[in-house]
Amino acid sequence: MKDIEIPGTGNGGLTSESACRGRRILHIDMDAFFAAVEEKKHPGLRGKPVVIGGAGDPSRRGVVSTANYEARKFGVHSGMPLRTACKLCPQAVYLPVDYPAYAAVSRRFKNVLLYVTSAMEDVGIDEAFLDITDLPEDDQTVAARIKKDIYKAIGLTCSIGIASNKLLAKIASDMQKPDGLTIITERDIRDKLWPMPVRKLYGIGPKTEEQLHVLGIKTIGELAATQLEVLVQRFGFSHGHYLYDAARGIDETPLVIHREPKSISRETTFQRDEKNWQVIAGTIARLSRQIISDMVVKGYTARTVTLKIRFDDFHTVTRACSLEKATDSDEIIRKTAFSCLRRIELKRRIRLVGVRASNLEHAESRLPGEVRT
Ligand code: TTP
Ligand code: MG
Repeated sequence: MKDIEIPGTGNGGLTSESACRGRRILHIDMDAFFAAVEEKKHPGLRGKPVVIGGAGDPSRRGVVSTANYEARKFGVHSGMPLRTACKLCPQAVYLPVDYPAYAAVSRRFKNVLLYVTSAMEDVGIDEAFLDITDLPEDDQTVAARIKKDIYKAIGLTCSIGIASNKLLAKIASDMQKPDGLTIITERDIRDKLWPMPVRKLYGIGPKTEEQLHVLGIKTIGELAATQLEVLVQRFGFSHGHYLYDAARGIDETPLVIHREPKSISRETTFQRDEKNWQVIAGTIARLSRQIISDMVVKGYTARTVTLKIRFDDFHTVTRACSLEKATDSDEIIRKTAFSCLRRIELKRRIRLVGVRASNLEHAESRLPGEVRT
C-alpha cells in the first residue's frame, strides 16, 4: 500500500478536526434482527436455519428480508429471491415478515439505548448511533453495559462499533458480527479500514463502486491514495470531496437526535371569558380528545394529567393527577382532567383552559401479545 500523507498530520493517520475533537460515537446493529425476533417467539427454531421474507412461502414470489446465521452458511442473504434461497437451503424454516412484532422489539431496544444517553440517532428498525462522548465510562464498559441491558430486556444480541465519527462507527459495528464489539481508533485506519473493499464505505453503491473499479480503485486504501482532483473530476465536487474524506475516515456529520417530548398538551383561550361549567367541561373533553389523538399517532401513553385554568384576572392555577399506570384511554384522561377541575374553585370567569399529558411512555414498547396492564 502506498504511503499517504494526510495534510496537516504528517503521519498518514486520521487527523480530521472531528477526530481531534475526540467525539466518541457508538453504532449498534442487532444481529439477524427479524430472524432473531422469530427465534425468540418460537424457541423451537433455535439452531435451525431460518429465512424471513415475503409471505414465508418459498414457492411464491418474494425476496429474503433476512436469514439467521445458520441459513447464511448456505449462502442465503437479504435481497435474494426466496426461490433461490430455497434451492440453496431447502431445509430452512421459511417465515413471513411480521413487521409489527419487529417494530415492538425495536422500540424496546431503543428505550434501553435512551437510558444510556438521550443523544441517540434512530437510523432504522435495528440500528442507532449514540454520542457517548460525555459518558464517564470507557468504550468497553459502555458497550458491555448496553449489550447486557439489551439482552436482559429483549434476549437478543447486537454488534457494536465505536469510533470518532458515524462513518467509522458503522463500519466497525459490521466487522465482528454477531455479538461483536469493534473499536476503531485513528491508528486502525491504515490497518483495518484501508484493506477493505470500497463498497464498505457508506455512500458507495454499486454504481460508484463500478466507476472506481474502472479507475483501478478496489480498496479504501487505494481510494485514499487517489488525488482529490481525480475524484472531483470523475464524481463532481461534492461526491468527490466526500470520497476523498471518507477514505481517510473523516466524517463530521452530526447525529440527528430525536428528542423525546416530555409532554403533549393543548390549550385554548375562550373568545369571551367563560363561566358556564358545561362549556368549560366540553372544552376540556375536546382538548383531552386532541391530546389522545396526538399521543396515539406518536405512540405514547401518559401517567400524569395536568389541568391549567387561567382566570379573567390572569391568575393561573394548575392541578395535576398521576395515574397508577400509563394510559392512552380517552375516557381515563378525560375523567382525570375533570377530577383536576373539581379541585379548582371556579370563582371567576375563565379566560383559558389547558390539558397536558406527561410522564410519557412508549405505547408499543410491549411485545405483541403482551397484555397491557
Ligand atoms: P440488517 O441489520 O442489515 O440485517 P440483520 O440484522 O438481519 O443481520 P446482521 O445485522 O446481523 O447482518 O437489517 C435489519 C433488518 O432489516 C433485517 O433483519 C431485515 C430487514 N432487511 C430487509 O427487510 N431487507 C433487506 O434487504 C435488509 C438488508 C434488511
Ligand atoms: Mg442488523
